[in-house]
Amino acid sequence: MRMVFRWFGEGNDSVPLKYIRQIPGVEGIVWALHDMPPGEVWPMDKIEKVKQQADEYGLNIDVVESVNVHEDIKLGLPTRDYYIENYKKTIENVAKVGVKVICYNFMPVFDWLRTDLYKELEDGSTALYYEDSKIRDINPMELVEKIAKNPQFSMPGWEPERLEDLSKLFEAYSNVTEEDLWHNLQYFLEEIIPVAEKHDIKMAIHPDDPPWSVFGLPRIITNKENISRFLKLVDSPYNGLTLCSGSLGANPTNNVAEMVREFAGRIHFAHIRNVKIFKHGDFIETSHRTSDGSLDICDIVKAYHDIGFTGYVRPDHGRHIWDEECRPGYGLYDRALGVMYLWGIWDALEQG
Ligand code: DNO
Ligand code: MN
Repeated sequence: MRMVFRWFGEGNDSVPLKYIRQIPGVEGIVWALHDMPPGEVWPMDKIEKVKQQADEYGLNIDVVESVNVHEDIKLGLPTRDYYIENYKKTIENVAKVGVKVICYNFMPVFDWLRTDLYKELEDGSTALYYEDSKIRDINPMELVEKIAKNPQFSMPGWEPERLEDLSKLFEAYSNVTEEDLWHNLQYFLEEIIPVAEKHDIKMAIHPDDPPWSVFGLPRIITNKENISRFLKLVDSPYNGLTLCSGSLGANPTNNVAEMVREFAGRIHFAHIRNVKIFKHGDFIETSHRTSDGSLDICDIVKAYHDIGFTGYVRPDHGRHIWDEECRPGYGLYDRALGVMYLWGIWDALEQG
């Protein structure tokens, strides 16, 4: 496995590249142009700047996460063709600096969704937390109104300045079914996968997080059956996966190690992290260690080892420990501990 580490860019990440290169076995950054709105072409000068910055520290820029998909593509609106053309140009542009994998997701409206970003764990650290009762059966339009009147009810992703956009998006998705979303995804893939093939870039979809519908929005990259269906939409190795253990593993009926074995040749990027499930629907992110959460991280790494995985891996979110000030889930300390845990398992397996 090839270890990489997410970095949000100069001025946008509390962790400097100088520190990232000191984490054992990390060979590259996982990057994106976070200031580019979804749907716009990533310009070469900005791409080259990241490449230069990484070069200075001997880090590669092989993995991009994410080139976000414009909502019009997910909604299947007539304007999608314009945004798909832009997406193709971005693929072409990042290929020029040697990118090998692009991670993206196809979740409507929200990326990963949590109800609390700083929930305290028993040891006094804090971590990202999801409580189902705060989401399930909530009418999103009513929530928009409630937060508009009382901003103290706001949740991550529901910041007051985003409310207007949210209500428009919920309106737009109100009659989009899961089947519609499948069709819109297929349309997108049929357009972009040939371009990815031409430029030798593996596309790697990230599963939905959590892997079930939220606020009545359709979500489809949620389990083994649906991932098999996804891979057949365009049956090419360039149409592949970011297999995220923490996202899929939040649903206890998903067996992540089994998926690693089943989808072996199509996994281009692995996110490995643990979650502790309290009851179905409620979970918190823990340290990467197997005994701290509900997922058997040892067994998942063993599955990667068994398939002879040579793709990219990153620790995913971490807890906030040692009073670090950082983006929620993306501090240096706990993710660096995660890297070492993953190497520990891997190296032990290598030695039999
Ligand atoms: C969740 C994280 C996400 C992920 C994006 C990919 O598990 O890895 O932030 O990066 O959903 O598009
Ligand atoms: Mn992930």
